[in-house]
Amino acid sequence: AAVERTLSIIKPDATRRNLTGRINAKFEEQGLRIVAQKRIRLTREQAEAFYAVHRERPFFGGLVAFMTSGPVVVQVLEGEDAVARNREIMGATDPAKAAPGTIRKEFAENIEANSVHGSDSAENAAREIAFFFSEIEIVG
Ligand code: YYY
Ligand code: MG
Repeated sequence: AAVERTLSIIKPDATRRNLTGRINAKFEEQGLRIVAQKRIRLTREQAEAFYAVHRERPFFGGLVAFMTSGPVVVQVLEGEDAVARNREIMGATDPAKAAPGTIRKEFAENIEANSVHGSDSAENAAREIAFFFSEIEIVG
């Protein structure tokens, strides 16, 4: 399978509970390499732009408020089928529906405070990686 990169975000509910190491261990144990990583506080403008595809959804306002409520860790994960593999490691959006052993099953608080973001396609991964990182910040 092809080596890919995907964009991951450890969300404010997880940074608040000091879970970044346990979440990163899940990625590393399951074959993904963290090839770029930084801890930042999203501005409202950044959060709105990042989630622009969801602008008309009823949860958009809450999502932006939540994503700007504390620090996040943005990261680039690299590995075979990284986009799909990361989605598997994360689990379903709603933690009540997430499979055992997934990050969201183990750590998420609810469908909004669900601990991690992961790109959902190779095209979106490229766009989302470029949103946060320049090429020289990514070291494979
Ligand atoms: O890609 P993923 O994060 O699993 O879900 P999306 O459908 O792209 O939604 C993005 C984000 O929005 C989700 O992680 C939490 C939030 N959200 C919500 O608060 N309530 C919903 N009913 C659906 C999504
Ligand atoms: Mg999504």
